[in-house]
Amino acid sequence: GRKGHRMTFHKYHRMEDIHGYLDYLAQTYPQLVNITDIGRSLEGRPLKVIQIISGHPNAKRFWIDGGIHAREWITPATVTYILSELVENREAQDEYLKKIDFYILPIVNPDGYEYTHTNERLWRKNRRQGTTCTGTDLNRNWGFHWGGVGSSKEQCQQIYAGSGPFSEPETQAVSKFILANNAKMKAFVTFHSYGQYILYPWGYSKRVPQDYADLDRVGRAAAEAMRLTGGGAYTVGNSAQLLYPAAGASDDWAKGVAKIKYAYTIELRDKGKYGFLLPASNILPVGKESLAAVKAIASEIYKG
Ligand code: ING
Ligand code: ZN
Repeated sequence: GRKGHRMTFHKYHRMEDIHGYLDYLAQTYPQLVNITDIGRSLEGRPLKVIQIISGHPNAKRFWIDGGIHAREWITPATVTYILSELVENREAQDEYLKKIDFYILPIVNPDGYEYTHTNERLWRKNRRQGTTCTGTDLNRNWGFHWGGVGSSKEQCQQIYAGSGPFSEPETQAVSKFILANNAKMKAFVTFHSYGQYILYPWGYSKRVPQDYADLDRVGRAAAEAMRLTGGGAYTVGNSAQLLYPAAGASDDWAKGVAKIKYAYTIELRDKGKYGFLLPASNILPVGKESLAAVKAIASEIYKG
């Protein structure tokens, strides 16, 4: 098309449109944007990380991902909105935001995401073929307290943790990439839906990290920033206490292994009326409130 891409924020897009938009940004803003294919999904789809490079020496790094769970369609849309604002509306952003390097993966689970468009709207896991059932829960597959409480060894469960830690190419590629780039990585935000929560570790037990007061304070600042956009009310707290225990989730690994201080899982809208079937008219307001959360966390790591 005339714009060089098909992305909008008025409907949910297929993977090809989202990836096409990333390629468009890399072509249009070569000084600012880099695309890295960090690996491939089980079915061979690319895992595309877009890097927004500040050009500042010793810039702090911020990881953002969406779409680890296939049916949570608002999350790739939100992450794509955030990166569009960081790139295409850069003049409007505060100076500190331009001094941070962002690493953004809009779709961690592209096989599952496409499957929800073509076959089964409420599919959650990846598409690993098992002997009895299909799919590993990519948010139980990370190598920190893998296989513990809130995950399952049974293939047919929605919370099946896989045959071993990092048994899946998607979690393996992301974890390797983060460990190779985590020297100055200070924030990790993974988007899920739904429920309107800002969650911090641990998920594997109801214990909290020794610096949880920092995570709690910055989480509350993010929730307040979200509210000020006219957005939804988000509840902040430890994931195992506020929701349920879940071992093998990515934020626990980010905190416990990659040692990224501000590791969060943000559960986007809504609180259950539409759930995973959130109407596309929410993409812009949820995008705006989520960008506000990212800015609140970014301003903290910039100062720190
Ligand atoms: N929720 C998350 C899940 O993976 C979660 C909640 C995340 C719990 C991290 C503990 C740790 O179950 C959704 N909606 O997937
Ligand atoms: Zn999820």
